[in-house]
Amino acid sequence: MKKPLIGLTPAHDTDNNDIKMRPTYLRALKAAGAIPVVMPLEADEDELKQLADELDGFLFTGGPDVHPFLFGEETQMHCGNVSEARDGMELGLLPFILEKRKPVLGICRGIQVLNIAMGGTIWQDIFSMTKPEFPIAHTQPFAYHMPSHTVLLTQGTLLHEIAGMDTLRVNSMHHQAVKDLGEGLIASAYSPDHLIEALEMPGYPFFVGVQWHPEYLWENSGEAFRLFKRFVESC
Ligand SMILES: [Mn+2]
Repeated sequence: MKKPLIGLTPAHDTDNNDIKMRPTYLRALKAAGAIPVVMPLEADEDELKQLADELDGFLFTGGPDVHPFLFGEETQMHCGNVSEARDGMELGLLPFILEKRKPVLGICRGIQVLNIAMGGTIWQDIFSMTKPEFPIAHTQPFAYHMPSHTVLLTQGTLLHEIAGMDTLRVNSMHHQAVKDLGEGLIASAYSPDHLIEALEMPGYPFFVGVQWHPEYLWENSGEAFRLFKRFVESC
């Protein structure tokens, strides 16, 4: 049987104008039954359209911040580095993916890109902007394969069905988060400090974003592996 080809958006190292890919994304997709394909950042509109046509699914990976102009805001003090090339490629590609109704999974930066592409906004810096009374460590102080906080999954969502439980233990390596949801999206998980940690698009074949990093959890967590598995199956 032919395996689905899943395109991954690479990270852009703007210091050296290099592209990078965390191998555990590739391993997780391979273990779930797909052939991962790293996509280029330098692609014109016709090439993006062809990628959307020919690949079977898309993983928007983690990485640095999205330029605040792209969600209608000024750059705030604690916003991090951005890549115009990556922002442009990812936001240019998504409309073609939606047109073809191909499955898409967003991880960390990926959930934020998916939300911004649908007209949503994000917290540019959680800690300085939300000032919770008992801050949750969204940049965890220990290794990535260990979960650090819980999320409450929303009943009736695809993610709740995939996880098969109400509360999930997740890892956390983000200083930004989804703020206002984009058009057609619902929140499928919240952290204990009320941040949106996952979203999805009801009625779409597979459109899921998670703020945590299942690519560091799938080897030890059935729930994290089932997310990749279900994604690959929809492709
Ligand atoms: Mn978190």
